[in-house]
Amino acid sequence: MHSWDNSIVNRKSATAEQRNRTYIYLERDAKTDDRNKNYTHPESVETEEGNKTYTLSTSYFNATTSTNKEKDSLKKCPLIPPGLAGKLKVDKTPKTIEAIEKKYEMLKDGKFKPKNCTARQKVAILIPFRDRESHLGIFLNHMHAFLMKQQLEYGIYVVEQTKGLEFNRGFLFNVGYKEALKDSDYDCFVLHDVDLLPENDHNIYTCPVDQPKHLAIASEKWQYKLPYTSYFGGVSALTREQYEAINGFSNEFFGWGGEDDDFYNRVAWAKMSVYRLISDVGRYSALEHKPGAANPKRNDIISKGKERMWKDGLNSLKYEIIQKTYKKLYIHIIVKIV
Ligand code: BGN
Repeated sequence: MHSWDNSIVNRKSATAEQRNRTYIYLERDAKTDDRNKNYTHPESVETEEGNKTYTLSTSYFNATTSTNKEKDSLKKCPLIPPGLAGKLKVDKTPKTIEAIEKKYEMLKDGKFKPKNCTARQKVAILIPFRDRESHLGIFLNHMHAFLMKQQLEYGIYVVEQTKGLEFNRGFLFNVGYKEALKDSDYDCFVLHDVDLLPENDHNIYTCPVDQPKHLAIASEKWQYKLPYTSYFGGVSALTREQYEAINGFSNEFFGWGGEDDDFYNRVAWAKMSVYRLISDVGRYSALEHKPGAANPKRNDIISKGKERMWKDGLNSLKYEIIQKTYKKLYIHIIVKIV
């Protein structure tokens, strides 16, 4: 567990005391970070113990308002999409890609936008992938209906790593991020495991502009509980500004484990905290699979995370695209790590 565990606060339920504690942690951490040497939060107040504390305001994060920039005569889609059902049925039976394609005739090139209104955000769903064909069918079948109902403009990017090196989840997210931005000016990136299916459509796949969001907070995999306080894996969402502010993921985690913890640490080091859904909305069904081989170096890499943050990530990413295909249901990227 990390010393800044408390920086994760479910803002809906946090007490004022918890919130203040959060920012004391972040401020303390910021002091040891060179980038923040001369940083003083504009609203900070000295406490009796000499700590600085402050309450959250959106201006603090200096986030730009994300709007769909398209020059469109259509009205913006409503803030709360009409016709959401809340709890959903999750169909885990395998489906062929052909069957799903028939069901979703309105899709083209792995992308969708609502017909009668302009979506509030353009969202890229990024899926790191290898050898999970049956999961992908189940996922796509569930997700397209889910996302369409939320009136989002979105594209689904399945980023597959070539055979050879151990699976590198963080690297594949970075590639997905870069490649999605070559297609469109996405506002929001949802980082999604292929084996998780949202169970409640009030779980809206957009990005709050003031802080990253953790969505998979109650997964069937963990008996619908958060496995530990600083857990940030499964499904999370960041704006472009937030993803850039932390230099994306580390590219160095090969094999299972740790990349999501390191990513969480980056969020804390960039002095952001994480917004969490309430537990009956952030529920996910999980598909079963054999666990991948754990990365024996993960603890070591995490412990050097802070010094690596600005030399290992989006700014050091090197890859070779073997294939980028715009299929009906998704954009399929095959990538080699170089
Ligand atoms: C943690 C893993 C995460 C993983 C969760 C849930 C590590 C780092 C060593 C402290 N972290 O233990 O990557 O998402 O379990 O499976 O292994």
